[in-house]
Amino acid sequence: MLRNIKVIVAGEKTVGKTSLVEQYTLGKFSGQYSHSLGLNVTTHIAMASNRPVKLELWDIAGEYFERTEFYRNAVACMLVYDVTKEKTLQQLATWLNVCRRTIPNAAIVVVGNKIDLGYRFSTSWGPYFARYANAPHFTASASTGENVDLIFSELAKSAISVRDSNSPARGE
Ligand SMILES: Nc1nc2c(ncn2[C@@H]2O[C@H](COP(=O)(O)OP(=O)(O)OP(=O)(O)O)[C@@H](O)[C@H]2O)c(=O)[nH]1
Ligand SMILES: [Mg+2]
Repeated sequence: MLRNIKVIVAGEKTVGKTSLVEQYTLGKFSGQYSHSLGLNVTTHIAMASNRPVKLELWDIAGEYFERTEFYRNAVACMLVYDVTKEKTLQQLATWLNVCRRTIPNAAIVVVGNKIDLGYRFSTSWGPYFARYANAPHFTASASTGENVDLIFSELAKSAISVRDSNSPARGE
């Protein structure tokens, strides 16, 4: 049976969480904004270290960051900010705290999205926050697709190692 890997996609409103998931799973970018209500869960079969895995992508709406029940059993967390809005990076500290508290062993990646629009604040702040979070930092564009597949596959790989070290047999 396929291994089930639960991944949280977190970050403030409009940073592009839903667009990143759509670009990754459907290869499309609608360019439309429709505020996600609560939670969207999308599944996608991915390859991680040459093994197929079933990624369960939990895209959590900004105002639900404290719903700790959504995070249960997640093994990875993508923290997304918008490179044109400094405040969305500052707010990631709150999301990071919730992740660390509720899923302490989860693999984390920090993603600066909308890179096609160019940074509107210092390019060093995202990597600085990522170092503080002890996580890798990537930039991406859900619009052009730049780095999107790479980031999700890196996340899947890290998630598998967390999963294996937590409980190798669960969900097989
Ligand atoms: N130029 C550009 N626009 C983007 C990118 N990603 C998302 N957008 C736009 O930004 C807006 C918000 O994107 P969403 O994916 O809906 O953002 P979200 O984080 O899911 O927002 P909530 O569901 O409200 O939490 C939409 O108009 C998208 O088209 C990107 O990489 N580049
Ligand atoms: Mg959304």
